[in-house]
Amino acid sequence: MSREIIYTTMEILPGRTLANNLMNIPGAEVFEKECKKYGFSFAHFEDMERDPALGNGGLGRLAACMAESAATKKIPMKVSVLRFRDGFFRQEVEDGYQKEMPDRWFGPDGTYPLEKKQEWLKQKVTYHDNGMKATVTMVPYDVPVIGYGGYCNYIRMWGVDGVEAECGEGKKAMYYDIDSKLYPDDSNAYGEKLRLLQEYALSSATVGSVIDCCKENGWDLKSLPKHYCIHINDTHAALMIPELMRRLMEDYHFIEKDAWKVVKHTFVYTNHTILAEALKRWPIWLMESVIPHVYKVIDHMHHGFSKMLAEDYKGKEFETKLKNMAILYDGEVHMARLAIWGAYSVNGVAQIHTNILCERELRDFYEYMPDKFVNVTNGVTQRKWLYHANPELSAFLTKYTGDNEWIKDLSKIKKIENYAADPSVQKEFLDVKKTNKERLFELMDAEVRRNVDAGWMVDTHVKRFHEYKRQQMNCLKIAYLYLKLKDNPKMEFAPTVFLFAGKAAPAYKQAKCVIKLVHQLKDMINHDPDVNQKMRVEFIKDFNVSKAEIIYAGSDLSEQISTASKEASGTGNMKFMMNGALTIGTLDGANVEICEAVGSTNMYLFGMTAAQVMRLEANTGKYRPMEELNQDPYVKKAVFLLDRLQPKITEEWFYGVNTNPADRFFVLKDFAGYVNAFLESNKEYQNKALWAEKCIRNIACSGGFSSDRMVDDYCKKVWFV
Ligand code: 26V
Repeated sequence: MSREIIYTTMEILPGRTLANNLMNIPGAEVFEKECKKYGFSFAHFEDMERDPALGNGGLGRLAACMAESAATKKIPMKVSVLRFRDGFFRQEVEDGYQKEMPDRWFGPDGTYPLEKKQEWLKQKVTYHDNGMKATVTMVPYDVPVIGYGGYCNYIRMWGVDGVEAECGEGKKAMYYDIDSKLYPDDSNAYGEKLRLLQEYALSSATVGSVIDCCKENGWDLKSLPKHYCIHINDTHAALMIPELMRRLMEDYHFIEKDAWKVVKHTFVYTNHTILAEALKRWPIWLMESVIPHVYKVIDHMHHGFSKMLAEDYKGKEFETKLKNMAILYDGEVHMARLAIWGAYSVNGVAQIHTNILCERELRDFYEYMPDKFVNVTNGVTQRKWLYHANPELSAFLTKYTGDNEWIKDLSKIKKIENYAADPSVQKEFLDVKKTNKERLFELMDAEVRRNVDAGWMVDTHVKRFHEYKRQQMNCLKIAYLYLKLKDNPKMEFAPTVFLFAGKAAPAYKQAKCVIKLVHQLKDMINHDPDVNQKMRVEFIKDFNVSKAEIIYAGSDLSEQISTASKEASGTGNMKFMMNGALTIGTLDGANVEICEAVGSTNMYLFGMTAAQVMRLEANTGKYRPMEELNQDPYVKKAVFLLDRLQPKITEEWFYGVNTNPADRFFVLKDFAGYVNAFLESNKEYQNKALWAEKCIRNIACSGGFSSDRMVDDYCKKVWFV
């Protein structure tokens, strides 16, 4: 079946697109030549482009990789998003504290140079406010995403074009804020409501445009699923399900059975997290007051589903099923449940994540409808993350695999493994890494840059700051090594730069403490002459796609150290692997599959398994973090050092924050294993040949982590195209 995929997502992180688009078009060299003729370098044009930060992290970047790989495979796709006037935020650091600044990404004329307004596709979105109606007109702007070979997909960004409202001007302003920024602060009532308005604007405009396109083409709406598959990327756009149902019945007079049939063949849902706090629920009263016409449909769907459950389960068991599965429960609308019920396919983003969904988080759903659940492991596009990000390594790969086939078929990269043990090839690889490291150093503080060289190990931890990602455990490791090196100046140790980058959610206090802690360590260590010729700490502010490209290429060690079971997949892990960095990590997310691909001897694995973590979590009170301090006096000293610098973090380890158990991400439990794994990597790093060999093997085995493979899997298992 050939149908277009409408990939609907709150986040998108395309990075700068001009160069990628050009790179993928046959004959792009002409452009480069012309630039030269007029005295411009291509890089000059590239640098003029802003890097749109319309996402948090992996979720948004995945959407961009998806669109590019789909275009490369000539799978028609539109990525449907909101056209936020401000990006997530621009990260500044003041005295070690994160400061959030508005991230204005449009040009001075309020537009993005690569977008094209599509007036003809305007959509009207209806809201209510205390019985008063408001209609918001949304208009799409299309940004091309060109695949390798020239096929073009689009990012379709919906912006507010006008508001008609019965309420006063003051209230009207809120509707103009719909496209103001991603994830407005929802700790206040305004922000929370605004987020709901945003979710509905995205959902309603997307569904409306799909209906209009069917009409435009003269297609019967009953055949909508023959022409479109609408992909719900995380739950933010799950309202598309009741919205399509509503439109078909209210505007096109479908009977319920027929509308439901269309819905059930149209939607698919991808889950990207098991963290309870990220599984979105809306208060019923809020939804009922803002979008009563949609809530009515949800309520109806809920009753239909509950009735079915009542037929299949009785008594106590029925009660449990309702508690775990009902769309409406305890005064809340459960968005993931709505998505699971309305979609014909549900998937996780790495095998271990899908397993946890099926066996634990969504177990009742899985038992009830096992055929709906599939796994599609994430991937990243090698054209952005290797070909564009790392030209030197690309040339090396083309030379040794014999051609540039790997650009469109990453499995071809396997051929490089034949050279992994060849000393001259190893040397060539290390030269490439040296060049990339020097480029990375350019992003660092002048003071750091002056004191390190390409011989130093670059140990990199870049991603969103979140407790489960355990940047605080890395800080503890740095403190531990600092104290040890101070006491044992003769200790064998390859000089290392400990590099961090990433943003913390503006309201996430603990995560912001960790950013401050990194800066405190940086201050202390970089100025301590006892150690600063052996270790340096660096934080690169305002992590974005463009900086990421340089960082992955120039790193030696990739920190993927989440508490097992918490990271759905991770995609940074794949980008590092392709760029010839070795992973230090837990068996979590896609690390498990990376390990299967390259073998555990080519990584530095440590820590509890997901099963062990889940068992310990179930045994509340069984884990006593304090006891972990007694194994090694330096652990105790390092913890005391951090306690002096950021007591909020050590408090979490010993007492827990709010009602959470102490050290709920098992930092102290996994710490000894982590330090040992790091010391092992640091020792092996000194054996240049061995290190290069492992890096080359990692690159060779990264073929399965291309988003081209991911798109193939979605075609076969989910979209059926
Ligand atoms: C949920 C919420 C709920 C409250 C409002 C703000 C907000 C923002 C995001 C989310 C969902 C986050 C899910 C997410 O980003 N998951 C990441 O998805 C990546 C791509 O699949 C995956 O590699 C990462 O492991 C996973 O954490």
